[in-house]
Amino acid sequence: MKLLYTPRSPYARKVRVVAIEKGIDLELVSEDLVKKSPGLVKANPLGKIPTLILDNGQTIFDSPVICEYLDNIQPSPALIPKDPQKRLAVLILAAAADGLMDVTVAMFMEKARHPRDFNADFIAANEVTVKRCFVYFDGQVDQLKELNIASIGLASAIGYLNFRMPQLWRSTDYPRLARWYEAFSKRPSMKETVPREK
Ligand SMILES: N[C@@H](CCC(=O)N[C@@H](CS)C(=O)NCC(=O)O)C(=O)O
Repeated sequence: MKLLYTPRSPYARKVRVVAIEKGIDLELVSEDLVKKSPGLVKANPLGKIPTLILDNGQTIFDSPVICEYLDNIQPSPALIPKDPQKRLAVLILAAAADGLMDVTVAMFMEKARHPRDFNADFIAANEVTVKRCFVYFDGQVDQLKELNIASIGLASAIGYLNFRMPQLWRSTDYPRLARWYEAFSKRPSMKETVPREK
C-alpha cells in the first residue's frame, strides 16, 4: 500500500500514526502540492493528500475514510469503537480534531498567500475558534485517555499547530490538555511522525 502524503500534513500524520500503532506497513510517497503529480490527481480528483493506493490500484481518501479502512483490515488495536454510543462519542471528538486541523491549515495558507496583507479579521476569527477548541478539549481530557482515532487526531492537530503557530499553543493556558499532549507525544508513533517541512 502506498500513502501519498507530505511530511508536514496533520491529516497524513494521523493516518501514519494509525498505521504505525497497528503495525501496518505503508510505502510513503512524498507529494508536491504546488505542482501536483499525475499520480496524485489520478488517484484523487481533489488532488489532496493523504490518499492511499492499495496494491490492487483502488484509491482511498480522505483521512477519516483511510483510518476506517486501516481499522478494518487490522482490527488490533481497535481505534474506532464498535459500540454505538462509544463510537458516536469518539467520532465527534475526532471530527473536532479534524476541524482544528482545517482551521489551522486555513490560517497558515492565508498568511502564506498574503504575508503582508492577510485578512486580519479572518485570522482573528479563526484564532478565537482555536482557543474555543482548546477549552473544549481541555474539558474532555478524560475522554482522550484511550488510544483511538480521536486522541490520535487531536495529537496530530496540536502537533501541527505547534509546528506552524507555536504562539497559539500557549500550553500553560490549558494545563490538563498540555499534560495529556506531552504524554501522548512520547509514543514512538508520534516521535516517528513529527512534522517537518520536507
Ligand atoms: N479532509 C481532508 C483534508 C486533506 C487536506 O486538506 N490536505 C491538504 C494538505 S494538509 C492538501 O492536500 N492540500 C492541497 C490542496 O488542497 O490542493 C482529509 O481529512 O484528508
